[in-house]
Amino acid sequence: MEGLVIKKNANLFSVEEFSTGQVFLRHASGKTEESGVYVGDKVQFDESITKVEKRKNVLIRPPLANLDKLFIVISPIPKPDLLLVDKLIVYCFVKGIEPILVVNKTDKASETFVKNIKNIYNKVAEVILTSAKEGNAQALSEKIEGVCAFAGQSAVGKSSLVNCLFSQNLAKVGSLSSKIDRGKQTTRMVQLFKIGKGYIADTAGFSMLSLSFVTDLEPRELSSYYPDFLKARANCKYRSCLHEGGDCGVIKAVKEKKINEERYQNYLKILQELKERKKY
Ligand SMILES: Nc1nc2c(ncn2[C@@H]2O[C@H](COP(=O)(O)OP(=O)(O)OP(=O)(O)O)[C@@H](O)[C@H]2O)c(=O)[nH]1
Ligand SMILES: [Mg+2]
Ligand SMILES: [Zn+2]
Repeated sequence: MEGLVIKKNANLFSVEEFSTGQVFLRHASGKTEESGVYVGDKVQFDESITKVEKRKNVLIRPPLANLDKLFIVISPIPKPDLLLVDKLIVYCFVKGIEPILVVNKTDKASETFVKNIKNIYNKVAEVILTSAKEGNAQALSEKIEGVCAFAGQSAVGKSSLVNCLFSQNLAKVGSLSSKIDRGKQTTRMVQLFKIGKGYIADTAGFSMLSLSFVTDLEPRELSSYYPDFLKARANCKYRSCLHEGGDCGVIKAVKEKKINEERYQNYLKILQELKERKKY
């Protein structure tokens, strides 16, 4: 039989069989035990899991395989951490995941706030609007396809959106300042919940994302994951330009306001992180 691993609990995996949707509890065995089985894996199984199909991507923290879409949630309060957003977007493009920017708490967001976010990201990722408080997650549920997960800083409303999508209390909604809650959530197991055409994983681990995952990313490759820099890059004097100075098309475009200043400043910060990592 063939199926999708939707849950891992200690050594036991829940495998949803493709044709019937029936869920089986299975252990890994032999080779698959050695190489590891992740939630999101497509597997062959009988009495145990016998084969893991080739993965499109695999994330270590949170442990998840074959992620198709990442919903990066921001809100007016807490103020968006756009450096985190930009890191997550780079991460998605490196891993072959579609990033979708979700502006939640639209009940609290000004028109200017929404417009600004749309302006910054219009060439980069789709931007959709939700309000978990008002029960408005329509735009989000329409986007769910394949294996999807939420990411974003604490208290933007990720769990609330998951609750909203299922209209039941599957995820624990915490308060803005509840640190203990956050600690608990990071250790929680990963599980996929079926919804519409796909699955959702509520994975708090993403909020702590550092670029340590993409150690294989060379500093000079970074800007190739910036679709909004693409046109301007053609005007750099050197093909190996890191866009830090000199005769640089990206810097020119920033001055001409064709590239968003904050996107560029955060690009430099991520570039610095990648360079420093290379030293070790
Ligand atoms: N006004 C308003 N408040 C919201 C909305 N969505 C969530 N909240 C509130 O924001 C707070 C944080 O929501 P959570 O869903 O726990 O946030 P989270 O992103 O899961 O946070 P962590 O689990 O810590 O990463 C709660 O008090 C929610 O009630 C919304 O659309 N509008
Ligand atoms: Mg949460
Ligand atoms: Zn340049």
